Amino acid sequence: DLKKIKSALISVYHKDRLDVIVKKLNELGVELYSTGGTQSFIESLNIPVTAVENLTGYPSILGGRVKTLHPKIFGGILNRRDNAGDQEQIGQYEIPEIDLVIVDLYPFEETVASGASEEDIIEKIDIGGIALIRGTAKNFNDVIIVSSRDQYEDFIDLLNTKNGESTLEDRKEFARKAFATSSHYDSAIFNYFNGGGINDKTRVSLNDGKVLRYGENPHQSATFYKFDNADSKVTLANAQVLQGKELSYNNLLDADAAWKSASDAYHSVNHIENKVAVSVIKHLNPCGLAVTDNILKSLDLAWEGDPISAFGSIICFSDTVTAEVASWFGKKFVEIIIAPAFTPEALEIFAKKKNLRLLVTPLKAETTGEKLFRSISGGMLVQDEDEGMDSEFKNVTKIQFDSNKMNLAKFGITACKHLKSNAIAIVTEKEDGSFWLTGAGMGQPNRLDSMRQLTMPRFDLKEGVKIEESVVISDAFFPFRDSIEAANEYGVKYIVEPGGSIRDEEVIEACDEFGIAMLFTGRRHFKH
Ligand code: 93A
Repeated sequence: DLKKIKSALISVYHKDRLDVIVKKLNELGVELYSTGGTQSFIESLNIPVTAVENLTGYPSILGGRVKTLHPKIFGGILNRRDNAGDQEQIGQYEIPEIDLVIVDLYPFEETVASGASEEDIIEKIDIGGIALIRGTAKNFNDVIIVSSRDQYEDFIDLLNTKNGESTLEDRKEFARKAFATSSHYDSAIFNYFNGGGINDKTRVSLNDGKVLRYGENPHQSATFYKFDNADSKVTLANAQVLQGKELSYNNLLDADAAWKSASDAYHSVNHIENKVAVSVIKHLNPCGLAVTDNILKSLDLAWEGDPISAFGSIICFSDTVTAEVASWFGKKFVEIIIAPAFTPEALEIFAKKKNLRLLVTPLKAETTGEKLFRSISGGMLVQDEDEGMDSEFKNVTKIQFDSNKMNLAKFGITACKHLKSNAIAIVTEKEDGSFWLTGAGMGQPNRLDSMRQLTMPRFDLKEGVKIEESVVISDAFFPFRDSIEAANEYGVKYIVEPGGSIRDEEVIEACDEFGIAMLFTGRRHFKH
């Protein structure tokens, strides 16, 4: 299936870096055809080129709107080399064979982004270029398409390694990229007509899917798609994998949860200097979370929050992982470690744990405006990310909520926000000002059971933790006073919840009865 490139049609908007390709093609003896501006560029390199007008016998008309849209061009691209009928017609109508097409489309998105007038924007809807891309990609059996200047390097590699020849596989791969280019381009135009801005539909525009070993379970197949517009952003999907086994479906979910909770915990706390946040995730839930002024201290507290669950966890650091941190892990088994950086010494230590994945990514910003997607049978749900810190706090009980506990409460809200509903978190401040998640209830179908989980053996009272000094957070309102009663039995004195139940009065009364201080935030943080 090796095919030699003998002729090429080149029509590109951006001419930069085209020179390398054109010179190489010229060296290989490839005959070049080209449109106006591209032709002048090639001529300026002293390389022979034929104008498409000479090929078609037709001028470029309507101010360039119609320049390559001609049967001689499309016949040259679309004819099947092994089809006798096609070949007969090629001869009959004197259609030249074209083996390679290089296009770089009118910059539609850039023109929209520049705030240009509608007239200018419409003129930047490429018609001929898109047709060339689709036509050539369709006939990948015989012809090869380079559909964007972003593919020049790959194509130069091909030219250099295969000396102007290509395999069917090469051509099909470029065709695949071509349809990615054309569908992305048309989506951008659709979005413009749809109101201009980036809407949910642009965000669903997907990159090359990566087939995963399997989904949540081995009998489920799965693919990982990146959003088209995610490439230039700080996202978990862009994290660099430094070592370890390939990331699985569950790994990606857990890594995302670890990264988001550590980032949020980091952003929630302003009073700690040189703060370092560490999250320990199991099955999407933070079982450990801490912010202190020292990375090892944060790691210790995050791990000690729930040491039984921490086995096989996914851990995210907000700061550079050092050799000291790497050694701390010793024989402990964790699946993934995520951090903004690792020192070379840390990497050396981790290198011995062959299966451990190390991911490098900066922290998530406090707000990103990202969308979240989930599917149901036959449909897809889109919502905004639950972002930003709660800022309104209302004291609703007779006992005033200690103002010194406000920072702790904010940290606790971020911890609670990342737990599966119904979520209850209990957070504690250590004498040195460190914050940590000392217990949690999650995923229960009623709030009372989540509250009761705080007393589970795995949260056995830790050294230095006083329940009466800790703050309990609920991700949604308490529908009854029963959870307050359970909290009271445990010795809780501070509770934060959104409020909003028809029985708020009953709940507040219970707090007053037990001498508990309660804050309403007015903002729910369900995570279903
Ligand atoms: O206006 S068009 O849609 N009509 C066409 O027939 C056509 N053919 C190629 N634009 C067309 N092109 C585009 O012209 C290419 O996609 C490329 O972006 C550009 C190159 O023009 P020039 O070589 O004159 O600079």
